[in-house]
Amino acid sequence: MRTLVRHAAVLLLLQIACARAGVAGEIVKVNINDLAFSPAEITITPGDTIEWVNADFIDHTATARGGSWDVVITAGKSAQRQFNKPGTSIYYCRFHPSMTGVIHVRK
Ligand SMILES: [Cu+2]
Repeated sequence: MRTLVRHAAVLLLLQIACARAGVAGEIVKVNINDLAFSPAEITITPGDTIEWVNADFIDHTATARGGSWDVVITAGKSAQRQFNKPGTSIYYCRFHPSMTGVIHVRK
C-alpha cells in the first residue's frame, strides 16, 4: 500500500513538472517571402518563441520599433526570439523598412 502511495506521488510530481515545461511555450513560425512577413500580424502566448523563416535570397531583420530587440535573419536561414512580456511589438526590417509586422503577446 505504501509503495502505491509513493508511486502516485511520483506520478503527480511528474505531471506538475510536465505542466511547468509547457509554460516554456511553443515555436510559432513567421515566413519571409518576397520582402514580406507572413503572417504580418500574429498573436502568441507569453513564453512562445517566434521563428522567422527567410525564404528570400537576401538577408532581413526583425527589428522592434524603438530598437528594444533586433534579430538578423540571413538569406535562406531562420532565427528565433522568445517573447515573455505581454504587449504589442511593431517591428520592421532595417534593410527594407517597408517590411513591417506586429506581434501581440497575450496577457
Ligand atoms: Cu529585409
